Amino acid sequence: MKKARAHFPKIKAIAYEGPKSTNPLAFHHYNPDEVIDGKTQSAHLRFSIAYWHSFRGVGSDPFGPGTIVRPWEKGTDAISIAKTRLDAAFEFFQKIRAPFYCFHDRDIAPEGKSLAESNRNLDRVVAHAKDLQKATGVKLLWGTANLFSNPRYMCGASTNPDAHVFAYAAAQVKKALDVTKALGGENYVFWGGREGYETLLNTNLKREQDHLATFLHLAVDYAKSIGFKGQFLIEPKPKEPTKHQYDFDVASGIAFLRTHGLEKHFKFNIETNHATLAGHTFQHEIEVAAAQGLLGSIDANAGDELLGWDTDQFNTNVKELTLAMVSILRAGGLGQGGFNFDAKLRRPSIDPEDLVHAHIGGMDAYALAFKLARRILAEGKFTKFLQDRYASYDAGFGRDIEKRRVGFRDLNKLVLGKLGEPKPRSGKQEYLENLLNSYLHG
Ligand code: XLS
Ligand code: NI
Ligand code: NI
Repeated sequence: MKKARAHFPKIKAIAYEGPKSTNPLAFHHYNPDEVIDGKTQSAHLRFSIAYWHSFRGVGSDPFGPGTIVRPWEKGTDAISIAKTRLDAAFEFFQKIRAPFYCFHDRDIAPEGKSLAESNRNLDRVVAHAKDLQKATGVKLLWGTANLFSNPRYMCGASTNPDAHVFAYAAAQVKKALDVTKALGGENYVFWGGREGYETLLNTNLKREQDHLATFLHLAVDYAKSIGFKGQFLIEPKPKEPTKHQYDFDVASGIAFLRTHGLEKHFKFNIETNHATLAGHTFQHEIEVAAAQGLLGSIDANAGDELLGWDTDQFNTNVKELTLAMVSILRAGGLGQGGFNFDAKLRRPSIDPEDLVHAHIGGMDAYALAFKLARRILAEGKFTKFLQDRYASYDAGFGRDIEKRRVGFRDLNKLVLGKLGEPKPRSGKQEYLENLLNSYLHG
């Protein structure tokens, strides 16, 4: 890719130099080619770059315009700019050693004056993306449609009170599924940014939720009709931009999927910052999804403890990620999902090199967490602790409870008879916290 090399001239392909290296432009924990259990680290971690942040984000916020100017963003023809931007992006994907990327339809190609024109734009840019994928081996982790930026979606897409907007959104997602399939996308994501409400004064909540379910059923039907084999994912978020989103968190997402008979077709794409906005930890959301076999993929980022919105920062919190990784590995991994860096640079981080530092930090933190979690699970101390803590359910009347072989009368008889008063046992939280720290700082 001779031409592409021009966009990040100062950056060489990032190499693994080990934890002792002081080179900030090297990996210290992420060693993509290292084989662990018959698979490379790169294949275990399936890192992905989020096109919208890393190649469309300019650092704008509600108080001011963008600050980030990229040298490749020049020219007057929107399609050729979009193609050059893709060249820059694929050069970056290769240099940062990311095997995947993700996009919204409107990230990669400009929206036209009509849906037909938008579709034509998309086709032209997607053809280029296909060539770049082929030339570099970088693959599409997931595609999605932007159903939240255009003013037509101000009151929602599939939950819009106007059926015309529902129809438009359906047509847009139809095309997004076509291009995701054409590019070999392994998943397709629904994030309902405006599928919620600002006030119940103007909202028929039940009808809107039913419409959302209908929309998802139509997507499943269409995907089947074109032979799209990717996994559908729902990405819960409690709020922002709407005051209240219908897929608030994983638990309400599960209830929604089950209520509407969608649970066989969807899994969850869990985003760290969305988890914390919903008042949960990242690990909590992973455990809730995994408990139902619905863990699909991860949007890897972090919020700010002091700010109440989706700040989408790169996550360098090894403790949080180690806990998350323990839960993910215990659940058997992410399958065809991956870790997508749905994270953006801070507004003053304006150098192309900052994009590199940001992803090195995120990848290294995840790779380190992956290794620590593997050690924690291999040594089995936490696993053993949990087994012991619930051991009373492994035999006797405990087992009968789990098997639903006893009723209140039987248990009443037992307690009044030989069982008597239970003997309290310590939960040992502080011991366990120290044990965790011994891995993090050992
Ligand atoms: C926004 C979401 C969005 C989705 C894709 O908060 O995280 O970026 O991941 O539409
Ligand atoms: Ni996201
Ligand atoms: Ni988000």
